[in-house]
Amino acid sequence: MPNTLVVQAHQATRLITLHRPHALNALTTELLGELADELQRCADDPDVRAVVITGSRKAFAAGADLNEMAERDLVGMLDDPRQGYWQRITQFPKPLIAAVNGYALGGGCELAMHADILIAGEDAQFGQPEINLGIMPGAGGTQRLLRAVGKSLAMQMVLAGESISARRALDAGLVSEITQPELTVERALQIAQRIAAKAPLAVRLAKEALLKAQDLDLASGLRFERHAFTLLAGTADRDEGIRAFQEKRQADFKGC
Ligand code: DAK
Repeated sequence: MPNTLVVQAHQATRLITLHRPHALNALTTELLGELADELQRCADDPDVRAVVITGSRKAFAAGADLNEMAERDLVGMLDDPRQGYWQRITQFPKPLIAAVNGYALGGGCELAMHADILIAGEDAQFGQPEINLGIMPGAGGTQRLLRAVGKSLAMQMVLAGESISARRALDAGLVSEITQPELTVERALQIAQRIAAKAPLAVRLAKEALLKAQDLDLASGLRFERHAFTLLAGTADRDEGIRAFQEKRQADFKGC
């Protein structure tokens, strides 16, 4: 049983809630390890089709745990197990939706940005305040933030340590929707369940192809897309999807 997470099943989706309320869900090594393990379980379980990750109303996560960080020097950082945990979290192959209320700062903002879809409560605040601590983002904050919000705003957030509101995050493209805070998780679960009803192989390959758009040049990305599209042409779910359309019924996808 994890110590720092609460995991709930909602049909073919899982809701993972970060649970260190006394420290605004600050990310300890233990929490990151438990999250990496839980996501691994979700990845291995064919009945889990999508995952929602959330925190509390006050904080999604206020960053890396600074008390733990205070104990790490350069040597400690070099073989920091968190690096491996982040790696595993970022490689989660199924759709991951972040439902963000309150503070998403530092590693908390980086964790939210690992999600494929971000839904934010009106009171959410996104920021990379590491510069105030004499450091800089170390878990993707410079790279993913710039890709998400563009150069000028990313520079302002990282160099001046300024946070942005949910509204600004929506305008900048960091999140796709904002909701009333009490509805954020419900909305994220609704999207997860909608995804969970689609053909799993198509969802997986579509996610992979979309992520390639950030890493590859256009020609390579298009090559990957064509290859993935062709692979799906050989699946039973593709036949089922088209047959269901013709027979005017709901498709029943099996994941093969
Ligand atoms: N770590 C530990 N405890 C924290 C915390 C944190 N990041 N943030 C908040 N807390 C604790 C507070 O100490 C306080 O505990 P008590 O004093 O009650 O025991 C409790 O949570 C409530 O916080 P506040 O009293 O401060 O609440 P306020 O509403 O007044 O302020 C705040 C909320 C979020 C504005 C403030 O707590 C704050 O500024 N927190 C620190 C935010 C921050 O600087 N975050 C960035 C941390 S650096 C890497 C991976 C990740 C990272 C780096 C490398 N690798 C894999 C290489 C990430 C780095 C970071 O995130």
